[in-house]
Amino acid sequence: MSTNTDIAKIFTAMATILEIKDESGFKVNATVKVARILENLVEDIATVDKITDIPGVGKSSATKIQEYIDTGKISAYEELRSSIPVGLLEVMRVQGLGPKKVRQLWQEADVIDIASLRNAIETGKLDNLPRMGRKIIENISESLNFIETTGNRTRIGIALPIAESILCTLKQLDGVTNIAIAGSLRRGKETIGDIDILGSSTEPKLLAESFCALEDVATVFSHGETKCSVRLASGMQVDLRIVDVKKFGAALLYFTGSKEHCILLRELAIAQNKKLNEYSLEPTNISETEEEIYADLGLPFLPPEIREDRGEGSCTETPALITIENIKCDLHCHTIASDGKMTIEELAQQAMRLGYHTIAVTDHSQSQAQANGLKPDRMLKHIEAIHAVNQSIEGITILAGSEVDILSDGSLDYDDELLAMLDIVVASPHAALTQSTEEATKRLLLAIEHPLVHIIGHPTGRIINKRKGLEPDMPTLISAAKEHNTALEINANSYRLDLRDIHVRAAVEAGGMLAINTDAHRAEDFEQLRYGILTGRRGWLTAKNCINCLDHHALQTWLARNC
Ligand code: DGT
Ligand code: CA
Ligand code: CA
Ligand code: ZN
Repeated sequence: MSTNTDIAKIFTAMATILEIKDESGFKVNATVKVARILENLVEDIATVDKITDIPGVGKSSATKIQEYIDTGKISAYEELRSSIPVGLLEVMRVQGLGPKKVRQLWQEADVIDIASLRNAIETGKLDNLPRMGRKIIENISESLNFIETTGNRTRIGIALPIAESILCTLKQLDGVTNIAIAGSLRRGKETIGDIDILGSSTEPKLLAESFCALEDVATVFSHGETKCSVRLASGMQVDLRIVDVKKFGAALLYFTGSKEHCILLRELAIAQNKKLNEYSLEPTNISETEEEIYADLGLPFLPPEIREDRGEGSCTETPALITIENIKCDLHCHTIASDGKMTIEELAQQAMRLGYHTIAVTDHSQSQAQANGLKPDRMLKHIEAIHAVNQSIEGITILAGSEVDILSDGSLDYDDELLAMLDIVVASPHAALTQSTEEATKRLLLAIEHPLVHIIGHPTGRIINKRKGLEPDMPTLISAAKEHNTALEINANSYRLDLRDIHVRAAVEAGGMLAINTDAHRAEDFEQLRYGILTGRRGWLTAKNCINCLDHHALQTWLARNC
């Protein structure tokens, strides 16, 4: 599967670059199309006999795909990448900037990266450009502020696959005994400053050299025997520390952090007349595993996701945090009826592949016109179609649901009569996401209190690094959700992770129910689940507070609770 996704990403990037370069629309569309085909391909492309037999994949695309399968790269992509300033891809991340505007900024105002864009705005360089009104410049400036205040942090959905692929390469080197992800990435944070990797090897020189020579490395900042630091072409910084295998546990504990958690442990050690540093716990000289160090300090093993000095020091046993294996259903997914790519049958097949007992079809409601939201008459037919498929497929329950918009005043996008016909209602805010706290709280409260609503989908509507979303009064919402038995969603998509960790924690403490859904629009979106799980774990979520962990009967009971 990952080959498909990897090649699809390259094709998407090629299309973006072609667009920035104003190449023919035909070429761009064909490239985007191949990316989509690859994303939707069920079998691994590397196992396909004749790539040109796949509808929509022409000869030149097939050659590129074959090149990737054979060599792990596509030379046409390398060429394209070097034909524009690399920083322009970063500029594309600024909300409101598409390829056309980025090209204009590049060609007419010498913008080559975020810094030069900021500079161009501040020096008035953009003021007299055609098709670049005041309002547009203001919007760009605001988006830039947002990017700058959130820092140059990368979404975990990007950082984790990169780190895993590096790990996979380094693991195979001669002499490597241990290799692990540390830092914020191991703690499952939603954004990552830099990737930290910790390794032990009987041939540390080879490990360091191989790391600095990794294919994606653009700059080597430092190359030592115990510490190397590089920047990848994607812009991410990666640190590798190499330690004696006997000290691996102590080093892993230290470099996993958080800094605050390490301070907590050090203080605990001092109180016991011990000394903890990145090499060992003295005087017993324990250093091989994290477990031993925690045990010697009189603590249970603390999972990395809760190492934030938020009360974990008082744990008397390891909290039974939720795991991906606990998940038994997905209650928020889209089909081709709205903006998804799967049919009802395909969605059901995916759910069965994942071993779920239930899958909910929750296409968009009528106000989401750009997402092909369903008007009531179409929705009625859709319900029938879903029930028919449910009848025809054994071994899975397919719920006829909807992701119903919570309109700006808190009313829902379908009337109660239609809502009552649905097996499950996920109510989500999509528009009017700049409301005041007061308005947002009122709006979401109405949806939480609505007797036909089961789940509030991505409650704030934030998009990481792009959009703040609503800022409702969370304690109020959390206690209302508990009272009305409405679940609050952790949307597992790594762009969203909404509810966020701290709000999950508050909901868990209040005894409320959470949902972890992928909001899948295509088959590979189910792979986003792990980010939702990590966020749940950071919020100390256990299976008992998550509706996706209920067995079939318990879920049915929960869904019918208000009938
Ligand atoms: P990030 O990269 O900003 O997402 O966050 P982290 O937590 O990965 O931070 P990073 O990369 O600066 O350092 C990795 C870990 O190393 C950190 O979680 C704890 C440890 N560490 C690094 N520098 C210090 C330090 O100055 N003091 C202490 N106590 N620990 C440190
Ligand atoms: Ca880090
Ligand atoms: Ca670091
Ligand atoms: Zn959705």
